[in-house]
Amino acid sequence: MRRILVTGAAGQIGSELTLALRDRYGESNVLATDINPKPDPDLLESGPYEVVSILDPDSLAHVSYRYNIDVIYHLAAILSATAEGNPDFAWNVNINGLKNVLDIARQKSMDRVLVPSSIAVFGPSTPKHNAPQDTVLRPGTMYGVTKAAGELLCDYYWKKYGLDVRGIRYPGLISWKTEPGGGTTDYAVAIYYAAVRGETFKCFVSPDTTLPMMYMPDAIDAMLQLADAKPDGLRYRNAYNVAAFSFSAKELEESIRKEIPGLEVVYEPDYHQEIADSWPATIDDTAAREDWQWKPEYDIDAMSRDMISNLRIKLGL
Ligand code: NAD
Ligand code: AKB
Repeated sequence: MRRILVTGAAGQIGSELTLALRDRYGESNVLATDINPKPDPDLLESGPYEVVSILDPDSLAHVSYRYNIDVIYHLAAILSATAEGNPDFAWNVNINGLKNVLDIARQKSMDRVLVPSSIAVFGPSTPKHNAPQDTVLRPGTMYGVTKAAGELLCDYYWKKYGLDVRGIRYPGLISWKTEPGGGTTDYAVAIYYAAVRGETFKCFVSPDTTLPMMYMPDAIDAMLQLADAKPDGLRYRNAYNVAAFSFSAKELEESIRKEIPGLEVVYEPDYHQEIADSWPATIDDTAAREDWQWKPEYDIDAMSRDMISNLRIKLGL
């Protein structure tokens, strides 16, 4: 039986991934951790929760031994927009925090560590369309720098110590349960809240800004599929490109308007635009499709319908 620790469990991905893992492996076998003392009640009520910082290696070691952990899903990180505002802080959490996690996994001879990376590892010199699995990685943001370096560190722990590390380069993730935590793709979530509330949405990127995106149920499936994949079939340990769909901000507006015709959007690009412009518009995920049969379920309109109906329930509207 697996004993799993999730870092950053209170965040956008963790709040859903932790529940999916508890469904699969049993509630008491999945320890959620975060620095947030007041996470979503679902997380607190469905299994064990500990306030632990990934910057505190002693506490990480303590809970890993106390709960006899053998698999870590490492989600704690500082995302792109927040990281640009405080690059030193982002470096510390994203690099030193990752190293603390890999070190405890190595010392305790854990079975596996799952680490999300991001399309932010790509930069202006990466091909804009169909960004390949193996390509130029010269990110222009501190978040991207930490994610690219983090991928290399994961590779190193696999080659040097034989630690079974697995990574995914997620695109922007869209979900209704927990609001995103300081990324550039957050506009693609915030627009749904405005639409459902009947508010005018002020979009911080231009209408033609096109980025790879994915709906959260597919993102959770991708992580679970990669975690289950046979180790011998995995050609990449740093991180696999995974894609679902790409759309411009205007195309997202049009998709939502099929459900909420009155939606009004004004475009006021700010500092997020430069970050978005440094990322590719589409990515090639052939390696993930070949190595662990990755295949997304949702298209943009199916996502919009699901987002809107769930948000209406969540917000009581
Ligand atoms: P998030 O910002 O929603 O959540 C991160 C969580 O980490 C927060 O709950 C925060 O409290 C916690 N945290 C911060 N510092 C910590 C520390 N020192 N110790 C312990 N916990 C700490 O982020 P997310 O969107 O859930 O992202 C999870 C991972 O997925 C990150 O590695 C991120 O880079 C990656 N990713 C996310 C997206 C996306 O669109 N959400 C896309 C690509 C990659
Ligand atoms: C962000 O915008 O920072 C994240 C990501 C794409 O990594 N959503």
